[in-house]
Amino acid sequence: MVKSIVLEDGKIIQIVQGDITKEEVDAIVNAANGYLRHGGGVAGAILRAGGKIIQEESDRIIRKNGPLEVSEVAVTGAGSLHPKYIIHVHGPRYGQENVEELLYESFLNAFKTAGKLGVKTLSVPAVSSGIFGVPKDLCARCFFRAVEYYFENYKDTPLSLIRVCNIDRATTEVFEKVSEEFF
Ligand code: AR6
Repeated sequence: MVKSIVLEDGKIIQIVQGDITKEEVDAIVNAANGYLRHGGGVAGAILRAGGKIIQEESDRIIRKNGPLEVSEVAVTGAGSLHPKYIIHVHGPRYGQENVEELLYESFLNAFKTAGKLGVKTLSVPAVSSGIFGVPKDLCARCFFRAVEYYFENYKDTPLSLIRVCNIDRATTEVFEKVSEEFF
């Protein structure tokens, strides 16, 4: 089941339960660490499904630019997956200072990067809410706040669809509920 929210200007936000590696969108967001070492969680799933080229491209970025700061993004190809790009974002860990602002910035930076790349359709997991321990409802508020801000302030963006895609029912239900506070 997909929950769709259509904004006044036709932009669409969708909440779906599923495997993000199967998403047929222009780009997906990965919940990464600062070294882009894609071990577990959604990062591990993306690497297993898309192939080791994603890790190789990530390693090249780190060798060239050094590690990512929290809320910073890096872009690679998506290996054998359908999307053209993976937008890796280094989300904050729960317990660190300003976690809420940093997670909001993480989502916003991912959207800004997608727009600059000409991405029309984007799928995003609940960054920081797994191994990094951020409560799901806090994560959902950061996500929808960033979506709201982005669509209000970037009217010319090519992005027309943002899907939040999580593998588990519980996370999906939290996002469905929190979306009602916003739209
Ligand atoms: N499709 C969609 N959502 C998924 C999938 C999938 N295949 N697999 C997991 N999720 P996490 P984090 C959901 O832990 O907290 C890695 O080791 C999952 O249910 O992946 O930002 C990185 O390399 C949860 O809701 O990300 C970092 O070191 C969400 O994805 C670290 O974990 C995010 O959980 C990042 O931890």
